[in-house]
Amino acid sequence: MNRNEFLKRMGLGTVAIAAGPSLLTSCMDHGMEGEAPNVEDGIFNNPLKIPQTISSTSTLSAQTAMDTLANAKQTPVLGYGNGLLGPTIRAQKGQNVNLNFTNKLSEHTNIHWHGLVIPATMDGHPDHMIMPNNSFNFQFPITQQAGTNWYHPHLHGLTGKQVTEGLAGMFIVESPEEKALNLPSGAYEIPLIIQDKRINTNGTIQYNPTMAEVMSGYMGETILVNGTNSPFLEVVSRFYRFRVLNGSTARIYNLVLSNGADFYVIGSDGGMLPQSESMKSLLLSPGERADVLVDFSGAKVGEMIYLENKQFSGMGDAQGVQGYKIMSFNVTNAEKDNFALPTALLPFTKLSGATKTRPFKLTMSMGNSREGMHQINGKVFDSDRIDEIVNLGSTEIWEFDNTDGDEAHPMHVHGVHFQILSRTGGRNTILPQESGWKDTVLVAPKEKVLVILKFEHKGKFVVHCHNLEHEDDGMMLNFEVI
Ligand SMILES: [Cu+2]
Repeated sequence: MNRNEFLKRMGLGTVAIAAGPSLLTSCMDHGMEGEAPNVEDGIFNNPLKIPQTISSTSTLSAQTAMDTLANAKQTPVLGYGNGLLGPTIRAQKGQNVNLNFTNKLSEHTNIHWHGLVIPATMDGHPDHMIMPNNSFNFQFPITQQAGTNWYHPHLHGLTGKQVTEGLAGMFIVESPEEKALNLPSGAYEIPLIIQDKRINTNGTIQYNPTMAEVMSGYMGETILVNGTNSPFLEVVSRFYRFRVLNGSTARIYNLVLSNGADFYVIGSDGGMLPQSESMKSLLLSPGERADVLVDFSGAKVGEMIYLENKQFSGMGDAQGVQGYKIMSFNVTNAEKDNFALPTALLPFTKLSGATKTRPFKLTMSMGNSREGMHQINGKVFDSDRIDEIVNLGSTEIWEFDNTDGDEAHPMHVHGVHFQILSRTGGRNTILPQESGWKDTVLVAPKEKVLVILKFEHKGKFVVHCHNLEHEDDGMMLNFEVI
């Protein structure tokens, strides 16, 4: 459904038309579509917080904590530690994860391990709720390759709220093969969790999407990195590795460096790319990750290089409307490293031999209530309904079809990694950073994206839009691998 149809079904079409074009224009520009609040450039005087690292045999609690997000005001937030967000969990390929999780919140929660290919009972399906004051022991083996993953709650109707209030963290998988690449590590390997927030003058986080913002996605005027407002990171003039996560509910970023330097993208959602890709700009939608190297060796001591969002179009009316700075890299020392970009990363096998193509039509439609405007194959999420049945061990092509849509949908599949086969309509191309294993793919308005996947875990999983307002609105289906 397009916007005109939407207005008509809302009962606004006739009123607006009768009232003349100005009301119609006003509704479409301001009322029904939702707008992105203006982001004001900061002064980048807060040191970037680096989340603490814990091992994969550890304990974790979801809890309320005090943190300072803006205006130097302490405010209650949610987190898996002593502030917004949670620790970075590092696990080794081949290891068994054993994380004892306690819900210290006053509402139910759970954890989805986004990007980990693990049994359905451990994956954080919305059915799986952990009640207040209850614990759950997450145990699963890490069988996948090294890569940048993350964790966050996954409750139908509450994911956007809990992620916005602070529940998210990084989960990094390492392997001996990846270590052998000698990539920048330690102080030179930095996670960057980018999130936008709407922050009240008293410093608290606001999350109350209007109907229009459920359509466009809820966007904030403040961009935090690792929970830091207006952050800077002191760097030396050498190569760094940044694990970039778009942890926002809806905002898409088109990342560039202010000095025009390249990002050398070495990994995406599911691990390493077949080869590194040098890119001037990097489009990252909610849920997606980019593992990038940046070479500061040409920078002068004293220079400030900004990570910026560059204006973009084609992702719905509310996205990409302005450029702004996200954080600053302050070059403090000259230092020489002997690092050279590896010519080969990790072995990569192309999936083939799909036995079935499954269509997923992404649409917007008004029912009687505000619940469920966003649909897949004409359906709103129902936890008790199995929408698709897939055979264990089979390889399939899934077709995400947004040809009739006005909004961008980053589509995420649980329990599996996939490769992108084609994108037709819209941008009409597969981007270099999408050439490896993925678990989330941006399907822009007018696009149809085909991905190939092989199912290796039995059980009930979900496929959904990772615009969390769309997801909470019901843009999610169950599939069961049998
Ligand atoms: Cu969506």
